[in-house]
Amino acid sequence: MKIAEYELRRIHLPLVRPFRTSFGSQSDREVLIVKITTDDGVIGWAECVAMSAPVYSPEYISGALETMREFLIPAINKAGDVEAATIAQVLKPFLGAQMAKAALETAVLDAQLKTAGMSLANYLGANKTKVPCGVSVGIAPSIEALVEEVTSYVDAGYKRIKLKIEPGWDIEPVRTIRELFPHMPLQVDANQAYSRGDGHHLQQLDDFDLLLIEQPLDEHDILGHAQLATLMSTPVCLDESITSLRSAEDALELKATSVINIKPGRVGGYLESVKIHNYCLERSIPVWCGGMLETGIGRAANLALAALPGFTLPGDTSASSRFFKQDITVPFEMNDGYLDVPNSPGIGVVPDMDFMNSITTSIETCVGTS
Ligand code: SMG
Ligand code: MG
Repeated sequence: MKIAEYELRRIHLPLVRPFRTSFGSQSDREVLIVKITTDDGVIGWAECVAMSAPVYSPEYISGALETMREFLIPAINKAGDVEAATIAQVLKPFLGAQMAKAALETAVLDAQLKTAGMSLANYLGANKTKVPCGVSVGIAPSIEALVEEVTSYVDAGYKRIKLKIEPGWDIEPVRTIRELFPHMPLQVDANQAYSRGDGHHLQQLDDFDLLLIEQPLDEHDILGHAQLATLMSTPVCLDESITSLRSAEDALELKATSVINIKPGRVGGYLESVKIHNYCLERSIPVWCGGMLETGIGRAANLALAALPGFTLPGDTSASSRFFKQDITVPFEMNDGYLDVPNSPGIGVVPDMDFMNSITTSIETCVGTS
């Protein structure tokens, strides 16, 4: 296909409650939405999961936008006739920028699959029509507030709880939630907040029958994670460290991780995500789908991925209402702890243009090949 036009749009959505992690608190989500129009007039949508600031990963919205405008889009235009499966190769000369690359590839994929009349779930190899929902719970202002928030998610039917932790907010909050919900699948995520010397402290978490501890150390500290994994009985799971199939293979081989959080934006797209999934499935390594506070556009595509057979743990695939009062698509609503996997062609959802226009802060268009 040929792309006639690209639209890069920044939108601003308030969160229903502040979301605090070890790298800061946010009360709204700025999102970069990518729209492509093919020369046949077919539209493809995608969400770039970069955040406003480079605090979760080195990518951030303004940088991703500039990378797309200055490098990635001109390269796709130069290639001329493209399909989703060729985009990664076309963009390979430009280092990093996984989130920007993923968004462009996904927009092409959406348009391509709409043309073919196939859902993303089918294309990726899904074997489920609904997926169990987990929820990620931020660092709370107090234990009481945490208990109240977690209880509301348990009552809503969530099947797995993930607690954000950091030094000073770890053993006691986890103990409290474990005592209150002895049978609830529970895991923790530190977003790199600890250092190698914290191994014995973190060992205390072994008492709470956790599914896993996610990214306790620096994203580049593969050796530190491998050492920690020998100290703890709780499985270590890498998030930020995994930016490609190659890095997943290395981390597994080095025993720095025994579970993988697959986030399509972080690894450069859904096609790379499927490669990681396939590699892990062959070796019986459990994987789960991470989240980046996506709107319905990104959430829809994540659900398609989470429906693949190797996604044996519930992901951060929560309902739209977990983060947003109003989503930009028809909201994803949980049914008995599950979300339905979209089955219409492409990612299966489109934005509500009136609402999206009302929260848009800037729009930039780039011409394609005509
Ligand atoms: O989308 O449910 C979601 C958010 C899940 O905790 C979540 N994501 O490190 O896994 C992670 C974080 C990254 C974003 S934190 C602002
Ligand atoms: Mg994480």
